[in-house]
Amino acid sequence: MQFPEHFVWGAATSAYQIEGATTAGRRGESVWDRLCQRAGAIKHGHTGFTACDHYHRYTEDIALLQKIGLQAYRFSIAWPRIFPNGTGQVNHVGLDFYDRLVDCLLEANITPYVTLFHWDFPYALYCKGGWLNRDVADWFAEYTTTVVQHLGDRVHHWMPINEPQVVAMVGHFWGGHAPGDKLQLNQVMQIHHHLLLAHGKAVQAIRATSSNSIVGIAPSGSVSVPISSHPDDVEAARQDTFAITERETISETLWLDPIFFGQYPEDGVDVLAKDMPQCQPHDMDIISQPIDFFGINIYTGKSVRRGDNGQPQYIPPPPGYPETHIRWLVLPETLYWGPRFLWERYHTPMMITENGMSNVDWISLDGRVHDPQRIDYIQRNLLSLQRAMTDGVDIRGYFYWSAFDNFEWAEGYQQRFGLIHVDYTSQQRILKDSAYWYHDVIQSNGATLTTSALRPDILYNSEHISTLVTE
Ligand code: GCO
Repeated sequence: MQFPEHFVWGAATSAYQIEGATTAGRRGESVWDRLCQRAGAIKHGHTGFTACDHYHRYTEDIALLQKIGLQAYRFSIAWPRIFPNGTGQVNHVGLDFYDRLVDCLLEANITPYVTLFHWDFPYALYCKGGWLNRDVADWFAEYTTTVVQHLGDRVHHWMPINEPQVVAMVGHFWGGHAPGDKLQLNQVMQIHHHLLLAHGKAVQAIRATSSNSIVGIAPSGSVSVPISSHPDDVEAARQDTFAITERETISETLWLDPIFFGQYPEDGVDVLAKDMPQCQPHDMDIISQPIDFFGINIYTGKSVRRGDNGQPQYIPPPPGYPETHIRWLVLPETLYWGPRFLWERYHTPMMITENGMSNVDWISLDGRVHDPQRIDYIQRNLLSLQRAMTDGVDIRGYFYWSAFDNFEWAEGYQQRFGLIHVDYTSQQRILKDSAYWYHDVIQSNGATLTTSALRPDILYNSEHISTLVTE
């Protein structure tokens, strides 16, 4: 099967992970700038202060994206560049940067997909209560309106918030991400609700400001895949993907049911009980604004089967099972089952807004960066995705994470996810083998995936795993 004619081939980044130049152009401080200065918060004491220096090198960088043949590029806007204090006075130097970036992309024939918030929250607003303060939804709407007024004549694809789950849980409960707080669960749930409210108000602001915009969302997906194709195992995997059994706010349904159905899922309400957030009467109307596409970030997952008690049972991988450098399982079936389960539940056209792997890449003696594992990872994942499309799931595009090696949050620079290798000392860029390979995939609209020497039986086969586990 070919990929659909208008399938979008892209790659993604985020502002804080690549831009650097954190004090240039009157940018305000973000919570990540602060966390990077906290001893022990980031591995090896790395910071995002220089990152890929993309702020100064964006023309060179876009030329590289063009060389890969990307049709679309997903990037984020740094809120503190536009509003150094979070609200109020607009910083035109910041807007100008994104103006030039967007123009440069359009000249290169690359469609911009813009995320408005990918975690670099203005520190000034954190000092006013941050995501705990209900006003944050209006602050975010003000920022959104300003950006869309400015770029909406050229940018049509918008995603207000990236992975709100991670902001709530990792940023405010476990404390591993900025702002690095460890709040009570009821406070985190209130943050959860404010993130949803901010999403809804941003969707309203985009619609009110630009008539031809296409609006989506990019949550992270936690997908469970069935260990076999037996209907009981499939049902167990669906249940495990969606059911809320633990007191946390990661589960997709806690975020997506409010957006698509206008209510929190009942099992979530039961489990979270007294920690459920306070809602005002019309909040769900704001949150459930219709969106045009549903982006999802999927990297890995876990395997389950229907246990003897009828409940999903986790099946650990066999010893030596493939993992990426960051120790995430290579589980390409997630790109089949994740989209399929989500499609069956929400019936909204989907895009894979992130999928990728970190690898131990380095520059070889021949001056090139050979990353066969990444090629294999993408290939397996795309074939799974293709299978989902064959089975009727409406998937409109795929964004590899990431275009460039970059600042991997609390992991620092040791994890390389890019198609483009970055030497952080010299700032030299090198296209990895995977970038050339991806170029051919894009050029052929996916046809090279199936014409290459792939045999179906070398794909990771869950039935095979199940044999290994039970042996
Ligand atoms: C996201 C992700 C990215 C990460 C990537 C690899 O939420 O979009 O966290 O920013 O770099 O997922 O971990």
